[in-house]
Amino acid sequence: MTTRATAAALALAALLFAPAPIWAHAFLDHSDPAVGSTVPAAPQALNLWFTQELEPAFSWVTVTDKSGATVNDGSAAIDPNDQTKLIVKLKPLDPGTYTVKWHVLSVDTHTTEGDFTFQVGKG
Ligand SMILES: [Cu+2]
Repeated sequence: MTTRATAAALALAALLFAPAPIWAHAFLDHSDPAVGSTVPAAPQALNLWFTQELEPAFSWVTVTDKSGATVNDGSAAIDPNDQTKLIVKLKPLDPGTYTVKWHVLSVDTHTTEGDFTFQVGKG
């Protein structure tokens, strides 16, 4: 096989055997505070935007401080005006690093999960 024919065969194989497209699931698109960011003042809520609409009953978010204590104030709720957005209220946060864990069920019945941190800066 020539190099070009091999490349074409590999490209075709990649198309045929590619896994289900990742855009078929709800992944985290962005958040506020942003993933990995440092915010100067403690936010009162964490907002998470996903790539697909979510099923509220099976979607949750926890925020913990460095000691592992939960700092979200109640459960995450879906924005009634935006089914792709989860909002969770936060207790008053001291400066430090916080870990966000999310687990969501999208309307296509697939679950996805992930985690990230953000930091509340010292004044
Ligand atoms: Cu999916």
